[in-house]
Amino acid sequence: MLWGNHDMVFKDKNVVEKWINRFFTDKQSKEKKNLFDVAFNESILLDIDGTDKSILLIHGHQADFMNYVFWKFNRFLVRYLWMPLQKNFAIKDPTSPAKNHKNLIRVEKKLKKWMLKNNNQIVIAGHTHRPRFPQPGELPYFNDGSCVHPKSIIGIEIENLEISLIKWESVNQKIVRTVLEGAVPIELYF
Ligand SMILES: [Mn+2]
Repeated sequence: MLWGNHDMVFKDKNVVEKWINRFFTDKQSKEKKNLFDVAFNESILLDIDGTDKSILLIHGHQADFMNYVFWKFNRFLVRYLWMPLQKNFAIKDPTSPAKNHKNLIRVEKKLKKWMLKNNNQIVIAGHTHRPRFPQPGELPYFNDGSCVHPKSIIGIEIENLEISLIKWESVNQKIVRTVLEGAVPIELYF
């Protein structure tokens, strides 16, 4: 599991342990291990077999100063200022890239600048809520957009070294998988 600005508390191993223990008693330790034997990290680097290339997975708030350095202060503002303001006066959080277009562009720009500097590092991120699926030859910045929607999930899948943007949704009580973009062989982004 990768943490982002909304769950940065999981940076702390003690917090993770405390949360997990809220849901499981000692007797359920096997169940706990099956369900929660996951590592909580800031990023994952997937090495691509037989190449010197890799795919970096991050939440994306690392390119967002207010949401990375001041995440605690921002969390406080979201809870006690922006959420009530949005509810009552339709005033949106100006530091959220999901709700503020200028901030979204700024975050994307910063990420892309970093990717260029780092030998066109392939990146998959979230945070901005804007899906991105580049064509081969473009800068390899992928974004799954806003993962959870009322009736669907949008995500990025990698299978047999091919990448695609997909939607899982419930249609007439059936779960349907739709490919929105791809599948494109990852090597076309090297
Ligand atoms: Mn975020």
